[in-house]
Formats: sequence, structure tokens, C-alpha cells
Amino acid sequence: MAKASASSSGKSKPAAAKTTPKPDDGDNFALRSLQEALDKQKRFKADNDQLLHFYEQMLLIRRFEEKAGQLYGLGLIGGFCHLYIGQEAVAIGLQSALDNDVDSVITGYRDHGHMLAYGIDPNVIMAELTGRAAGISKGKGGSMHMFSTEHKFYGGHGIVGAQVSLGGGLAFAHKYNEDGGLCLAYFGDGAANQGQVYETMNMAALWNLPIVFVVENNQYAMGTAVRRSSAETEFYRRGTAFRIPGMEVNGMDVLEVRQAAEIAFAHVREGNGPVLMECNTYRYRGHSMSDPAKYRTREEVQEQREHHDPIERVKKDLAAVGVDEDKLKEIDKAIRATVAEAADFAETSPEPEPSELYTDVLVEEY
Ligand SMILES: Cc1ncc(C[n+]2csc(CCOP(=O)(O)OP(=O)(O)O)c2C)c(N)n1
Ligand SMILES: [Mg+2]
Repeated sequence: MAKASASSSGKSKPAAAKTTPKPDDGDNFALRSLQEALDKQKRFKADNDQLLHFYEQMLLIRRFEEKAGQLYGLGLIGGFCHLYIGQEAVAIGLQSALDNDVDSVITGYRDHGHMLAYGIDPNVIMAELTGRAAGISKGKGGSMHMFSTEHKFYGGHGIVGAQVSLGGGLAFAHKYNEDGGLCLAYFGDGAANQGQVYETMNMAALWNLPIVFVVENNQYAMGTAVRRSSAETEFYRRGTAFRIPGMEVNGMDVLEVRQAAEIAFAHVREGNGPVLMECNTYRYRGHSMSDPAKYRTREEVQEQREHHDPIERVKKDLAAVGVDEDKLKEIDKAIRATVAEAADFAETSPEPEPSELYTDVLVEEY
């Protein structure tokens, strides 16, 4: 009755205005405080040596991946192979801010760059790609399943989104063991729609775990563009339901990524619980080597390469502080030689013995 009379009078207020509580300013501030800190100073103040090191590391990933693409084309790499070209600034910006004595990292199958960011020998990474005994996973993991527990790098996972829950476990271990470390858990924009990601966020926030969730938003999940798959494309907002502060970062600028890492890691290390960081980036190559990439135009890729390339950007920064072009060429030459040597090693070193089929299957012997 009341409803009918209200509508007939034409004076009813919209339902949302009556029921939506005002956001709490305190909570709101806490969820945006890291973004505000980043907005105040967007780029890390690197000295010339640090800048050169970022350049060198990103270029190593680029050249390594180009070579891996060639070896794949020659049939020397079997199975899947997902290249990281275009996304280099994300792994380098973040991992350069880690404390490698205590912090852990976990990611999906697009993992070569994250391994190289540790300074792990390119020979053993390339040898893993070609399935050789000298590979970092003894040639039995391949492109998607690389591990280095020595560096606290826990893979290399082929199941989309699974690494996020495992990352929650790593963060739990940091807290339980009181080792002062944090876990950096990377996942893609596609993985961000997996249910287990949010179960992990809930538990991580509830238990105040030291974890930084990083969405590497490269705009596509296989052939599906973000806007076709995701109702909320601003991934940094997705922690709001769990009171996890979000940060939106230009993943094509290594200095911005590094600055965001400084802010996020300090927050986590102070015992404030998880952070969700979205790094906006772009993959230049197909999803994997077998992707014909018909879901986007050449012009779109070209636009990113020409105007947003992370390596070109750092080159401009280096030029601005007076680093000579010849010096950069020299570095490129040395990197090409390192990568050529890694490819030779990966082609010529022996395959695992057949008996290796029966090892590393179970943790213990039964
Ligand atoms: C649970 C699961 N579902 C589906 C797949 C198949 N798959 C492999 S990669 C991928 C897309 C993931 O995209 P995104 O998370 O954006 O990561 P990106 O490849 O862009 O780095 C899919 C659906 C899978 N490996 N695991
Ligand atoms: Mg993606």
C-alpha cells in the first residue's frame, strides 16, 4: 500500500539514496593511501649506475626471449613457450626492490624474465627450455616449470591462478617463521577472474599476511581482450572487498614500477598486511609461440612498441643524464654474446638420462 501511494504521488526518492551508507573516510583513506603516496612521487630516483643496471637487465630479457623464439622456430624447444617481450619493466622494477635473503617470488608460466631478474645464469634457463640435463629443473620442467628454491623463486606454474593460492602459503610461512620476508605473487589479467584468487585475498587480509599481489595486466588472456572478459577492468580495485589497498602502476616504466615497489614493500614489511598492485603492460608477441594473434591489429602492437616501449624509455632517461649512446651499444653487444653462448650451451649439452624419469616425482621415497 505504502509503495503504491508513494509512487502514485511521484515523490519517492531513488532506493539507492535511501539505503547506501556513506563511505567511511578512514577506511577509504587507508585503501587509497599507497596510491596517493605513488601519485606524489611517481618515479624512483635512480642514480646512473642503477639506471644502467635496469637497462642491462631489461635488455637481457628482451634478447634472451628473442633467441628463445628463434630456437622454438627451429624446433629446439618443445611444448609451450610464453614470451615476456614488452613486459620487462614489471619483473625488473619489482624484483630489484626485493630483499633476496628473505623474500619469495611465485608466478605463472610466463616466467623466463622473472628468473633472469635474479641474475640466474642464462645458460641454465635456456638449457631448461631445450630440455637438457643442465637446465635449472634438470630439463624436466621446461618453459613453464622453472624453479630456484635457492633464490626463493617458487615457479613457474601452468595452472592459471594456482600460483596465487600457493603464494598465500608462502606468505603464511614468512609470517609463521618470523623471517621478515614477503611474497611477491604475480598473475595475469585473465587469472584475476579466478575464484581462488579472492579466497586467497580474503585469508591473506584476515591473517595480515606479508604478500604483494601483482596483476600483470598485459591486456589479453590468450585471445581475449580484458574488456571482453572482465566486468571490472580496474584490477587494482579488486582488493577493496577485502580491505586490501590497491595501486595502479604504469608497467611500461621501470622507474614507476620500482617506486611502487618501494611503497608497497615498506607497507607490507611494517606488518600492515597485503597490497594489490596492477601493473599495466603489453605483450608484443602472441600468447604462446603457437598463437597467430588474429584478435588484435598490427597497428595496435606497433603503437605500443613505438610509443611505450620500456627499454626505449629507460634509454631516454639515460640520454637525459648524459650516458653515451656508444656505452649502450657496448652493453647490447655484450648481452647478445651472452645470449648466443646460452643458446649454444642449450643446444649442445646432453639430454637427461632416461632414469631421470623416475626421480623428483615424489618428495620422499616410498
Ligand atoms: C585453470 C586453467 N584454465 C585455463 C588454462 C588455459 N590458459 C592458459 S593461459 C590462459 C590465459 C591466462 O591469461 P592471463 O592470466 O592474462 O596471463 P597472460 O598469459 O596474459 O600472462 C589460459 C586460459 C590453464 N592453463 N589453467
Ligand atoms: Mg594477460
